[in-house]
Amino acid sequence: TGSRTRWFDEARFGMFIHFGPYAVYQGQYGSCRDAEWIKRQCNISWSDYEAKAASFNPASFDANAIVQLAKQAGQKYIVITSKHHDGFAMWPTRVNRWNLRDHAGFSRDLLRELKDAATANGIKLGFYYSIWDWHDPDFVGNFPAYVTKMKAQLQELVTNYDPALLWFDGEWTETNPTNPWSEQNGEDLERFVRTISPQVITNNRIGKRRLVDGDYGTPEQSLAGSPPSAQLQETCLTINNTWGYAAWDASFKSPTQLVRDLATLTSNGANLLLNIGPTPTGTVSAGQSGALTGMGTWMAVNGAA
Ligand code: JFZ
Repeated sequence: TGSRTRWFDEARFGMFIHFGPYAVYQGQYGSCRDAEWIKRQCNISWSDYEAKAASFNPASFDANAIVQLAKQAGQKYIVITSKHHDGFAMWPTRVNRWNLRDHAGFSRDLLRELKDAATANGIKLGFYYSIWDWHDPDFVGNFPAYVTKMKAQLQELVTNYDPALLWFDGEWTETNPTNPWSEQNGEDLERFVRTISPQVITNNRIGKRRLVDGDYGTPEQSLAGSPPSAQLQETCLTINNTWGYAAWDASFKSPTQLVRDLATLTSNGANLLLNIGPTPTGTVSAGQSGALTGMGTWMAVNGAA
């Protein structure tokens, strides 16, 4: 693999963070349960969701503590949701007001804090960015206009935070049969991204998950990895069963299981991107932090540097 992707190839283990206003529901809406898909899966109206998002106040988000948690677990990079399918931007975007500062009145910039803490600790920071956007009517009504705004947001992210990686999502048609995202859209976006950031690494969901799309493949919740040499790979896994925070989801994998999964994946040539979903105040639940500190303890005792 080329020098641009070398750090990723060697990193093996990263932290995924799913954090957004969906966390405020804590996984429950009436009797309906979901996490980051709760808006759609539980048929929540935009007025309800927007009101909840306005109350989003992650005052206890501690970028340094999260970076330390990642570091001691042996993770070399962090990928946080900058915008999930709900379209809510976690940074103060100028493209719209549907963001943590303008809509929720939260003055801190969590992506800035995470970037600074990561850089200070030798950890790379990347951003998840959903192509599929439930909130912007242009996604369905005027797709070219939507793509222009998407590029403007990506330009902001690259200019302001210089991410090492962009993790695209929402390009598929399985749960979105009318998704207009095409191979051509992917190729155009890849050219755009390469222009604004020569070094950034992208996953294959920037396009249609062909071998030629992006820098690496993303088999989800699968331990298989790929035939060696075909493509760089990264599998994302949850510690419990949900990506976003769900108070009821207490079935945490043990550190032993997670170390085994990491070994299986790395021996199959895939990185592991292991997810945490912070609580609405921004803290990491004991179940998730315990799993990561447990992995760190195992590595310290048994791992090679
Ligand atoms: C997506 C998101 O819908 C989900 O909320 C989460 O962010 C996850 C990491 O990514 O879900 C997917 C994406 C791709 C597949 C399945 C679920 N896939 O390739 O089968």
